Amino acid sequence: MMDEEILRLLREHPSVFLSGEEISRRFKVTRTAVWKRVKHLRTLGYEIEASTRSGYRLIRSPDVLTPSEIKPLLTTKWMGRTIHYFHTIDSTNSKAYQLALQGAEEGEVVIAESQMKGRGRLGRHWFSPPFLNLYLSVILRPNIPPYRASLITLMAAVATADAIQKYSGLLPMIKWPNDILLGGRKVAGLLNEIHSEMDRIHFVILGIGVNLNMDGKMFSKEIRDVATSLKRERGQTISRKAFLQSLLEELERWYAIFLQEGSATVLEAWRERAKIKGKRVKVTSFGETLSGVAVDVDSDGALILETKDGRQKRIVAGDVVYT
Ligand code: BT5
Repeated sequence: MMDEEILRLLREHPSVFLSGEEISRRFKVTRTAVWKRVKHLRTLGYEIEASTRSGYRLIRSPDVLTPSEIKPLLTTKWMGRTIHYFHTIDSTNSKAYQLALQGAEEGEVVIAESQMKGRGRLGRHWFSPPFLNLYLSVILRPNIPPYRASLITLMAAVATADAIQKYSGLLPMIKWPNDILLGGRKVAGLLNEIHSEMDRIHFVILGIGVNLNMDGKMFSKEIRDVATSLKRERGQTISRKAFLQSLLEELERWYAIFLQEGSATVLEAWRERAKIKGKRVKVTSFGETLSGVAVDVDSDGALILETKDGRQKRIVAGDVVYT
């Protein structure tokens, strides 16, 4: 707590030294205690100049996603205004789910620097090494029936793709239902979990993982050829803080569009990014694999597939491979 307060104070006075005496007076602690906190902050990557005569000055902050680093950058009205931050966690989705059950509000966000049990769909694993990427879960409480919850995934895919494009200038594609690709490789994945009654959603946990600064060799062997990161594609280290800021803005914007205008605008943007019409695909859904041509997604976000015999199938969940 005191670390955050000291940082806030130092940030408020970027170009001058703050004397140890003044800081110790403010927090009613000894000057030695202040010096200990400064030493600790240095171990976290904060570059703090210290002079016995003049005091302390913040030179540079590390690219960590703590609330005190993120909040000053935020331009959102409500998205991410409360951040639950963890150095390491099992899964941000699991934590957000618990918090939502305890009454956490719409827009509260769980962020972790690494996940021990990062989750994909159907119990799959999401590779989540520390301090390189983005792992976040947003609590949403939309007033929509459960059968429309897939649209939240589509909405979030559009928002994530927009954030990637705005931030990097690269052109991401969306692959139904929850992949964001760069150059045909997965750069981000979405995991949407709902808690609901038959006809009412209590909350949605929107989990987003974006690979930002992983180098090719850092990916595990299984995903090296199918996954990528923004750094790998752009050849430059990405500021995780700045990217997070841009992602939260896009999520707030697209969620508002979805709630105010319904699904049409979201689906239009989604179609533009997915270019799915007419693609030959193989879809695995509930243990069954179907081949055919993708016709479209319908107004609830389900995939419409035309099989060889000319019949159309409506698929609500599954994995798609382009063939
Ligand atoms: C997903 O599942 O793509 C959803 C991923 C959601 C991750 C976020 S991180 C924050 C939040 N908290 C969580 O616990 N999860 C969410 P799916 O479509 O099932 O894809 C999983 C597959 O993607 C794996 O089986 C791997 O093949 C591949 N994969 C695993 N880690 C990856 C990574 N870091 N980058 C790209 N591909 C990965």
